[in-house]
Amino acid sequence: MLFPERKKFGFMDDLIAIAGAGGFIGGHLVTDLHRRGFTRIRCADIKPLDQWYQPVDEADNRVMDLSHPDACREFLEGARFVSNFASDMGGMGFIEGHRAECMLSVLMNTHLLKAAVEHGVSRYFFASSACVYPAHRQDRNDSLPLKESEVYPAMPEDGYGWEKLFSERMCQHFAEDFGLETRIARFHNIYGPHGTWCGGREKAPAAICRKVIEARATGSTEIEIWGDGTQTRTFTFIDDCLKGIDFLMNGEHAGPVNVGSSELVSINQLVEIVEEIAGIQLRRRYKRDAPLGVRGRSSDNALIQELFGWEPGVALRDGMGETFSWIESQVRKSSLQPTGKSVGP
Ligand code: GKE
Repeated sequence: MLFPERKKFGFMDDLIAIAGAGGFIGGHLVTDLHRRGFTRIRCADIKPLDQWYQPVDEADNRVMDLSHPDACREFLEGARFVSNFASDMGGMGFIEGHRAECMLSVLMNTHLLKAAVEHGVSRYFFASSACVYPAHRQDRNDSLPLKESEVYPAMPEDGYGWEKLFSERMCQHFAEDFGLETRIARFHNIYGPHGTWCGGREKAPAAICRKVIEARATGSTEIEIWGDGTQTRTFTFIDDCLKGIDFLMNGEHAGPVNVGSSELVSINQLVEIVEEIAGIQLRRRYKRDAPLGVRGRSSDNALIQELFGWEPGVALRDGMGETFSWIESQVRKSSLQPTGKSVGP
């Protein structure tokens, strides 16, 4: 249970501050906390409230630009726990073409860490990413699963990956120098309902769902896939992501920990799963000059197993079933929009 009712984390009415609460993981976390009876949740996001993915009315929702130190100071006033999901990010279609913007996320994490120390925050969670791992360990479809210790010598994903790795180190040095308890998860392509599914920031699971739904609706017989479809990934369902955060926030391990499924699939296999869910078969049109990221990436879960006796386990077919249904509902809703164009998130 996240920020649990256990003694060491105080009580249900401790103030929990969620940065990036208007987004995918942040929105699920706030919803989960509220559902379980936490009464003091403060949320911040730069997006206008009507663009938040899962706003919870009972929370203290603030539209703020956390790249400013004063905003972070104000946001963390009285907070006991902080989780930082605030990041300008997306799938490969976004991060490959917005490297400087992705790196500017470092301002938010830096000012949040400083404000957390000033306000005596008890525990600080940082959402890192599998994009911190070096390219040379991910240059084959059958690259070995990535261990936390293999991040050095560093050569992360350009822009976004470097920011995540730098911010990880910032968290660890704030722990060493200022005694701030920090916890770090390296997320491996988190997917699920209430995520970004159109507009260019979507990751492969949502993108494939949308493309299959649109092909079925228009009677198209083919689907465009970036690359040659043999590139591999492990995709991690949002429920496993929340569980991983929970274990980390309640555990004593301060270093980065993979939170990722170990179910390796190729993008072609991902497409097959979605076709089976949709009850349709499509011809593949491969777009080889599209943003591809690494050839192969998967999560080595020895450390999370050793620490908590647990690893992400929601089967891809099950998670994709829930994701597909939710995106189908969004496509239906957006097709009812006067403009008829797909709307986010
Ligand atoms: N987004 C997208 N859309 N990807 C597609 C598509 C499509 O229509 N068709 C095929 N792909 C391929 C991409 O070319 C890539 O090889 C693979 O699916 C996964 O793309 P992705 O989900 O956009 O992102 P990546 O896993 O490569 O990288 C993401 O990793 C996360 C952490 O695991 C990053 O973009 C971040 O979202 C994050 O760091």
